[in-house]
Amino acid sequence: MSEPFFTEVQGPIGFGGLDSTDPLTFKVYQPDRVVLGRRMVDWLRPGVCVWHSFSWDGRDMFGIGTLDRPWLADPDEMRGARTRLAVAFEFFSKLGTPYYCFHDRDVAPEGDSFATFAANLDAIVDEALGYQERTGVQLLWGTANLFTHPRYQAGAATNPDPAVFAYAAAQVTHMLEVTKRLGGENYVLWGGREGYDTLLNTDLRREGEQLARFLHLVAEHKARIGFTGQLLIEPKPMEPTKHQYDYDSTVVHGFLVRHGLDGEYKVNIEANHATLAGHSFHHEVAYAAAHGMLGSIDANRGDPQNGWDTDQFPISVDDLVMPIYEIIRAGGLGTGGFNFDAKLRRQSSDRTDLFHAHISGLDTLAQALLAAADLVERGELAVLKDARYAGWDGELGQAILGGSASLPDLAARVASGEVDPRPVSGSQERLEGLVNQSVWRANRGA
Ligand code: XLS
Ligand code: NI
Ligand code: NI
Repeated sequence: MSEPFFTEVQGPIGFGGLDSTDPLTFKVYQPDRVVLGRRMVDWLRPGVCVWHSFSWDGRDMFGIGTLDRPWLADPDEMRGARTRLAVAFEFFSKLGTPYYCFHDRDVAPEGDSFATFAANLDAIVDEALGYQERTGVQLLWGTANLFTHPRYQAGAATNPDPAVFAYAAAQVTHMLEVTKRLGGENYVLWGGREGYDTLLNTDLRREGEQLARFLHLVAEHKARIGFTGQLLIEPKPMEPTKHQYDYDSTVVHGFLVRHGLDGEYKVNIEANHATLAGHSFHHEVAYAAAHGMLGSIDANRGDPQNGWDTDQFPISVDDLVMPIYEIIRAGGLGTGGFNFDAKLRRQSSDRTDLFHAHISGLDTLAQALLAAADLVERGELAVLKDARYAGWDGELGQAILGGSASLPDLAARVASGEVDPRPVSGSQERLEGLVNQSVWRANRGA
C-alpha cells in the first residue's frame, strides 16, 4: 500500500448529528437509518466519480490546475494511474460510500495505440478488482470516454467517418467487458459529441440511423458476453456541441421506441443537464419514472446565474425533495444510485475539500430523502392527485378509454346536456404548501 494521501482524515466518516462541530462528520446522513422500510444507503446508493475528483486538476479555459493531484503530472503515466487508483480507493473507504464510477480513460493512460490503451486499462482493472475486494466498494457504472480525443471531434457513433464509429465500438466493447469483470451494476452512454455544431455540414437523418445502429450493437454485445447490468443513456441538450441528440428523457424515450430499443435502455438523469434543457430535475425524473425508464442519477446542480454545466455539488434540499419523492414512489432506483457527477470549485484547493463537498452533498440528499419520505407517508399529495383524475374511473372516462365511445357519441352526450363540465381548481399553492410542510417537518425532526 502506498502512503495515505488524505492525511487529515482518518475515516470512515461517522455520523455527528446537527450539533456536531466536527466538519468531518455527517450531520444527517446515517447509512443504516431506516426510512420507509429501507436503509438510507439503500435508497441513495451513493457513488463517487473518478473523473471530476481524481482525473481533473482544476484547470479551466482560462487557467492551469489549482488542485493538488500530483499523479496527473507523473512522467511515468502508469505509475501515476496506479497512484490515482490507490488515492481514489483511500477516499472511497474513508468517505464510507459504497460505489464509484469511471470512464475508461479516467483510470488508464491512452498510450500510442488502441492495443496499448487496452493493455493499460486491463492492468489497472486487475488492481481495481483487488481494491474492490479489500474495501467492499463496488462499481455503480462504467462508461467509455468517446468525446475527449480529437478523433471524436465530429462525434463517435454519429461521426461522418465510419472508421471513427468502429473505433468507438472498440472502446465500448472493451469497457463493457471491463464493467462486467468489475461486477458493475450499470453501463452508461453519454453522447457528448453525438450532436452538431452546425447544420450546414450535418445530415441529421444519417446520424440518427448511425446512433441507433450503435445502440443496437451495444445491446447485442451485452447479451453476447452475459453482462447483466442495466444499460443507461444520459441525456444532455448541449455542451460540448451546440445541440445533442439525447436532448432530454422525452427525446431519448422517443428515439428508443422509434428504433425498437425501448426495454434495452433506461436513463441516467443528471440534475444540471435537466436545467440546461430548460426543465427542472423533477420533470426529468418524473418523466422517466412515468415511462419505466428511471435508471440512475448524476447528482449535481447548476448555478442559476450561469447557463452551463457547472457540475456543483448538490446543496438545495428544496430542489431534491420532489425528485426523491418520485424515486420513492417508483420503488427506488433499482440497480441505479446517486453518482456525484460534481466537481470542486477551482478555489477549493485543500485536499480535505473533497471530503467537505461529498459530506455536504450526501447530507443534502439524506435531508431531502427524509422530507420526501414524510410527503409519501402523509399521502395527501398522492390522494389529491388521484382525486383529480377520479372521473376517468367513472362511466364516461371508461367509455372513452375503452374505445366504446366514438366522437359522435361524445358529441351527443354534450348536446343533450348529460355532460357539462365545470372548471376544477388545480390548487397549486395548497400543494406547494404541503411540500414545504414536509420539508419543515423533516427539518424539525433531524
Ligand atoms: C457530462 C456528463 C458525463 C457523464 C459520463 O456532462 O455528465 O460526465 O456523466 O460520461
Ligand atoms: Ni453525468
Ligand atoms: Ni454533466
